[in-house]
Amino acid sequence: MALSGFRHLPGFLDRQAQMRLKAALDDVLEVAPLFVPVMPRSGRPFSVRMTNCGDLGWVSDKAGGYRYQPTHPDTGATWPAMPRQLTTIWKAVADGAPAPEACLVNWYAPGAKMGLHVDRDEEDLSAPVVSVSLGDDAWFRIGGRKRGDPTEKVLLRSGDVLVLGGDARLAFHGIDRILPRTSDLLGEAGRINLTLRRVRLA
Ligand code: MD6
Ligand code: FE
Repeated sequence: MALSGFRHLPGFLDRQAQMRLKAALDDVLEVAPLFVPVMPRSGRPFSVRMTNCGDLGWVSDKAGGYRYQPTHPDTGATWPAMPRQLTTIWKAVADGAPAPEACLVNWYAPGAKMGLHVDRDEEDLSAPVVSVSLGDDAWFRIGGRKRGDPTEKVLLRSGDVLVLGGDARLAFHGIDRILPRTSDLLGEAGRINLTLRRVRLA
């Protein structure tokens, strides 16, 4: 991988830690149900369903576009607290960046994917974005700072952590597809990816 600041940490969470995190997420999902984000302008729905925990959550709809807000777009309730396990992971890998304010929960049913994108809705672009994968394997694709730059793919498995910092912070990346039923962690086919972000300048 050409970009410095890209780190793939396979098996960062063992099975027991994955099960604990899954249980914490079940509590999050109970108070903050999955919603279907919609692309700005086109109004096209994402194939991935989402929710958030932490002080801020990432949302998108036709009128307002991509943004962070303290409340759930459907229920209007504030987001549930970020499980402590996630802040512990952040502290271990985020190289001293200020505490994460947002955890975006992405739920992939079989067939869902995420097009190439750059995470740049945050004010603080010096902090890395850290992700944790749970459930089925997925092909993650990462390129460079320009959409046309060459890409390579990385297999993300349950328990893997990714860090996009440094030059990789603004790299294009996405999910080509998930590989249904390659993990039994979730008790159903599908994949969860959690992305932890620092949003505001400290
Ligand atoms: C996913 N991940 O793994 C999509 N973004 O489902 C991301 O979009 C992502 O894994 C920033 C940093 C790490 C990531
Ligand atoms: Fe991303």
